[in-house]
Amino acid sequence: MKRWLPLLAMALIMLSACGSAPASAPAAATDSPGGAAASGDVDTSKLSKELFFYNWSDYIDPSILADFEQEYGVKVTLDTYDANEDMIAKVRAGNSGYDIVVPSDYAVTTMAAEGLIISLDKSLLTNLSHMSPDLLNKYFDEGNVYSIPYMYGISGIAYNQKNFPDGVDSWSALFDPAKIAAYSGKFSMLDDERESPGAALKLLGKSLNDTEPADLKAAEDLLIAQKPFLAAYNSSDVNRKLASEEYVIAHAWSGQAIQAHNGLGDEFSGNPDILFTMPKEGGMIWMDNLAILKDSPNAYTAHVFINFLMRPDIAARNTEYIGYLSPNKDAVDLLSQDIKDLYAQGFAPDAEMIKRLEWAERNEKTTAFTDVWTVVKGE
Ligand code: SPD
Repeated sequence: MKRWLPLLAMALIMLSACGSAPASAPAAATDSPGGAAASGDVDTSKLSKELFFYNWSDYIDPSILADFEQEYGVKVTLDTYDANEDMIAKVRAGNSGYDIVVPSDYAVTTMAAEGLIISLDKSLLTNLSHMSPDLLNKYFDEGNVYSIPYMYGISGIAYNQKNFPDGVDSWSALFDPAKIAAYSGKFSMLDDERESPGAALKLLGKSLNDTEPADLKAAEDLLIAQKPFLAAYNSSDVNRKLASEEYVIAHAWSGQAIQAHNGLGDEFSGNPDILFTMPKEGGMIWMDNLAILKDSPNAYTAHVFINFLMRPDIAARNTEYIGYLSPNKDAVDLLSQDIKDLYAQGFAPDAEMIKRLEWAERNEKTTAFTDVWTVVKGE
């Protein structure tokens, strides 16, 4: 732990440089107007009876939702998605019924620009003081006007060390036909228009934000050549399929790899042979963020829930369960030695790895990734 903590501190400093309707319809129980029944910083008379949370799959410890209901009497209904673009398409149509969503960095930019999420009331977010200053004020939401960091992580390669006893060090392990023929049908790529084209661009020695037509065409060609060997594009249960050894290797988010290694609560058992690596060519670092929808009927309660998730004990328990990285400095102090050891084994960036990581950006040119992905998926 002592060896790992300075590396994480340095990594944090370097970071700063750089469908269907909700499972149950929202009740009429919207936030009620002011009242006197206050509990701590929370005016309980203003709480709604329900809250509708649209989050990534396998991305919260369910006991935390139970605790919130126990403490505040608010039932949280959770629906899940596996790609920013799916979530945005659903809420863009309006009246999704959801209160809180979890867009990644570049998706916060999109949602704020389109007026899909509201300016947050910081007076209700007293636990912001626990967040790591280096992970606030990022390029996609300066001042955290619209969003609060939830978890961050990296996108790399998860693999079974029994099948790769010498380890894996390059994206070519997922793209080179001479290699992937040996495990055809036993590996997956993330089903994500920024992630998989981004991985192909990194193998080509390019930025994952590169929108030069010739480079995008080369990335598209790599992805199309890979398809016949691929088991699936999979962002949803790659953790389970690695753990069960249906896949021997996969493009994965770091937390999915930890879940494959450790298991996930009562959901599935872990497989200690699953390891994670960031290829030498580099890859993506990202952060997912809590935001409240413009048409949320329960905005006060949504703030209370976000503040609850920032409580260090809650954030630490959540991090232990889902295995991603917490942007909450006081939660990091509470993490177990077990998860810190996994971070140190490559499931989290150290100072050396950080140099190879890039954030995804959103600008007028990055819509080209949607076009690439449409072509690749349609092939
Ligand atoms: N299963 C939860 C995964 C959350 C990953 N979000 C990261 C997206 C980065 N492009």
